[in-house]
Amino acid sequence: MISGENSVSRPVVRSDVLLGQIDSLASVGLDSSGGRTRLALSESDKAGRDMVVRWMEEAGLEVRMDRIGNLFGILRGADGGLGNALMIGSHIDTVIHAGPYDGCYGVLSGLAVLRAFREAGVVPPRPLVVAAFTNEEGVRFQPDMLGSLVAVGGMPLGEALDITDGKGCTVGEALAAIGCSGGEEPGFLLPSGYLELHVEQGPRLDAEKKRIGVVEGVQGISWWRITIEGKANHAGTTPTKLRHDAGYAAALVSVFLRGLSLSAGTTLATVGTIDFEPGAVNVIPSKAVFTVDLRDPDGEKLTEAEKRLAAFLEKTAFEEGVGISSEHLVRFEPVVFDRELVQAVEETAASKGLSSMRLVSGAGHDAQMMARVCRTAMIFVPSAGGISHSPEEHTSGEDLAAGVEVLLGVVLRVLGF
Ligand code: HGY
Ligand code: MN
Ligand code: MN
Ligand code: MN
Repeated sequence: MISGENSVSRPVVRSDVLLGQIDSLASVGLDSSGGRTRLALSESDKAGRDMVVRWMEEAGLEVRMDRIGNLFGILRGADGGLGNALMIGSHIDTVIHAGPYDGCYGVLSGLAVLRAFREAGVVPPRPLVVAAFTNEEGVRFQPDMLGSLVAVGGMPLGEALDITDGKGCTVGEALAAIGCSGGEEPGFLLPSGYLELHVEQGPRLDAEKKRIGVVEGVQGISWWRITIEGKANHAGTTPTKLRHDAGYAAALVSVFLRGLSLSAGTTLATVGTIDFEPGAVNVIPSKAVFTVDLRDPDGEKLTEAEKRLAAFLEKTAFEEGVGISSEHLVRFEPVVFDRELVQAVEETAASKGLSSMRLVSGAGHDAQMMARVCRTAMIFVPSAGGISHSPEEHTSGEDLAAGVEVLLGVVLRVLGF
């Protein structure tokens, strides 16, 4: 809370309301894992969206949605226009069995900051906007960060609307099914500054006992879908030498990727999904389809990892007598955030007596897209044990409140208060 210097005209965040809204949103899409699953453009995503829209309206914001389903709550500035906006954004869609804070904390903190201006009766000199971008997670539809990518012109709307999920449903059909095909053209509201508050989702702040992460950028991301076509055969009669085992070839790739990341140092590699056909205990898999997630803060090293993967796939196809094809789903370059905004985050944390450290984000964020079009920075708060994309994701109420105070402090500083 801003105490002492607080006067009626200074916005004050009510963190109790924020924490209550985080808990309420976290209860949408609860599943048997103890986490929640609100995949992009699903019914549960819609339920979460409805909740956030209601809170935006209750806060007296103007609510707009674009044709890819990006949601905006707007507090007009003194000039009444939409130009030169300062935007605070993130996402409310989740991965499978997600924690309560990934994305939601940033959207609801942005809403809390705009509500603080409204309640203090302070008209900002520029428009303030809170944004919830569509499909940041990329679990149901790839690529991830789809809504912000389209908003910044990184993908034509038509191409995005034609993307299909694993059941052949397009983004356009899914948007229509939940009534979220908004009326605004993507990019109708591009800010001149963008801030994103997020849980770190990694172990560094927690390990180093720092309260605030001053995020200098986001590492590069490269996603692949790999299909291996082997030969089904009897598990009990086929000698090993005669096998063309798609399952074994997939396992070789997975082991290779672990070796690649261990030898390359900063490169991370993950096989997050894998399916075998026909999928029977006594049939040698004829087909394996799996995804690869490669990350590296250095774009050239990410490219090097992609090349080494391609070479290994070729070698494995020859040695195992299988066919291997790969589809490149995502390639987002590392981004470096705006130096002055990063400095403002660091100095604001210090002014509130909060310890901080600079770091590069391991996770992707909508800020990675917004950095293409405007001055952008992120603020992290610690993730207990570095855990995220898991029901065990946890951040203390004190850290959540500290983060939103830093966010408000940076907003006031950028606006010249
Ligand atoms: O994959 C990511 O880092 C992001 O959460 N979509
Ligand atoms: Mn996130
Ligand atoms: Mn995430
Ligand atoms: Mn993310």
